[in-house]
Amino acid sequence: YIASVEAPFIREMSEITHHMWSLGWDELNGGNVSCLLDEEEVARYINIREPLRTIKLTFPVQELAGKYFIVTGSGKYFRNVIKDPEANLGVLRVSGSGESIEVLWGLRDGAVPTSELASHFMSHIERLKVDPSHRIVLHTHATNVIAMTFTHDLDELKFTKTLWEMCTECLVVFPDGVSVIPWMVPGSSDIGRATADKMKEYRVVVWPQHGIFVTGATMDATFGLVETIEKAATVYNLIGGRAIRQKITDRQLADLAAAFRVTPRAGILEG
Ligand code: 2HA
Ligand code: ZN
Repeated sequence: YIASVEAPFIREMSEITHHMWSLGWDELNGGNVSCLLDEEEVARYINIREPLRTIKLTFPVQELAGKYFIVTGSGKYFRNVIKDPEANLGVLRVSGSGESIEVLWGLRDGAVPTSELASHFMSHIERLKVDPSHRIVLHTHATNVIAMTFTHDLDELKFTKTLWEMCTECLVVFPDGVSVIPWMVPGSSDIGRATADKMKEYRVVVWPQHGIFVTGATMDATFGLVETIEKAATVYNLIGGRAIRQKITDRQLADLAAAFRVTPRAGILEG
């Protein structure tokens, strides 16, 4: 095998975690990423015939049986991934029964996958049903999105509309909008289920006073989506409730959607 750390999927995870840490979104052990991989892609760099160990899941995922993932480790710091990918990342295969995972590479020294594995796996299941090109689930503590959940109405249609109004590109980047769940205890199967339920219809789920879950087909698209939402939230916070003298009108948002051939989620624009 070619040295595993040369694998493009390991390099990509190392680069994106480093970048998000440098943005200040992933303090301490905040944030987690998982990416669905092809068997052939994994087998090129990693011995897939001899799992290092098996970990039992508390939530079975039959739908993902036999699928391969690269994930960040529980309690691991994004800041450290690039320095030591093998200790901070893991390549896994879901067992044939969907009741456990086999560690094929990484998660050195007995580490386990992200504490949010339930939200990741359940979200992968739902996104794959509606988007066969789906591959990535990314959770991060995007600072301005968190701040916005303190002052803005948490109704997801209102939240989406405000984001669309903050920067002209937003409606084009996420015409399907963002969803919001109530505050919940992180790391549980319950928050996993609530997040995945939203993923049936949305690519983005905001966790109030915590962060954001974003999904997509590629790292560029997925990261670009969270970057765009965080930018809009930053503008919202910079305005900080001061009187708005001019804004993008609903008519203009509709013109924008028509020009870029996107369909805004129903029930948000007036008229
Ligand atoms: O990895 O971000 O939501 C720690 C977290 C939990
Ligand atoms: Zn978190």
